[in-house]
Amino acid sequence: MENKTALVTGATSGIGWATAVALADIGYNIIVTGRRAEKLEALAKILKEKGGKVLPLNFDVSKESEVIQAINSLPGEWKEVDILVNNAGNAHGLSPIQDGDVRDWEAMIDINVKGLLYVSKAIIPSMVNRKKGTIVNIGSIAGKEVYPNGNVYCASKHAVDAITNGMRMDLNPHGIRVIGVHPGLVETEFSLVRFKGDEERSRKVYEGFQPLTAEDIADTIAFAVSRPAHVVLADIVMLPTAQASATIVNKKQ
Ligand code: NDP
Ligand code: 8X3
Repeated sequence: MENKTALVTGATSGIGWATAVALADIGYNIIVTGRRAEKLEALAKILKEKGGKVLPLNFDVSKESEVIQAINSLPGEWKEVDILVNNAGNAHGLSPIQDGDVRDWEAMIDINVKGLLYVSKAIIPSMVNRKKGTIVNIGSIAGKEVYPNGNVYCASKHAVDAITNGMRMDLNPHGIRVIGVHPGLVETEFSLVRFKGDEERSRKVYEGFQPLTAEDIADTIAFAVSRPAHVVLADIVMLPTAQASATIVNKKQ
């Protein structure tokens, strides 16, 4: 994997952090991105201690000008991104549609959908020029099904699923692989963000069953991107064994 570069958005916690570690472990140089600079520095230190090359890039995916500036600022040896992992995203709130907070809706659409598009738009031209590259979009079981009160988060992840399938078609003539990864319940900071820092409510989401870990998802991403160049694992839905659908989870009472 000498001199291959991966860029992971939302690497400051959860699935993104674990993916950066997993890809470093199989030899990728890693560009780690997110808004929390101190977390990026902490991750960069860990990756460097493993002997890898790492570049922290601090930007907000929902701000198009920040995305363009950050990607344009990449030094020469980092400009050719082989693997883009579009992971940054979150749910904000869990309310019936009539009670939803418009600011929460905007955040989910701006980050999960527009942010993914801004980053992709900045990276894809170089992949098209080189006729190679792999894009991993992190969707969700919420992009395959809708659940009560999930309305706009589910819509944002359905959009990610549609964009992923559209990317695979449009980039097909250019030899670029596009992989959708759609996890079910994974214990990360996800629920803490959704419930605006309410630790007890967030903990309850993962009580009574064994959720997936960020490392479970990261291992799968590392496996998918390291398949031979003629193989694409196009659409991966990954659930904890206790979860049968977005709404059916076998919890011990
Ligand atoms: P975390 O909250 O642990 O991580 C979210 C990451 O996204 C953080 O690194 C955060 O970084 C980054 N992020 C959020 N907003 C922005 C922004 N505006 N600009 C840049 N980075 C941003 O959650 P997960 O690891 O669980 O979530 C990762 C992805 O997985 C998301 O797309 C989520 O929807 C998806 N997912 C999660 C599941 C779960 O159950 N946990 C299941 C299915 C899908 P920072 O705050 O530093 O900017
Ligand atoms: C995260 C999984 O079911 O909490 O996308 O929406 S879920």
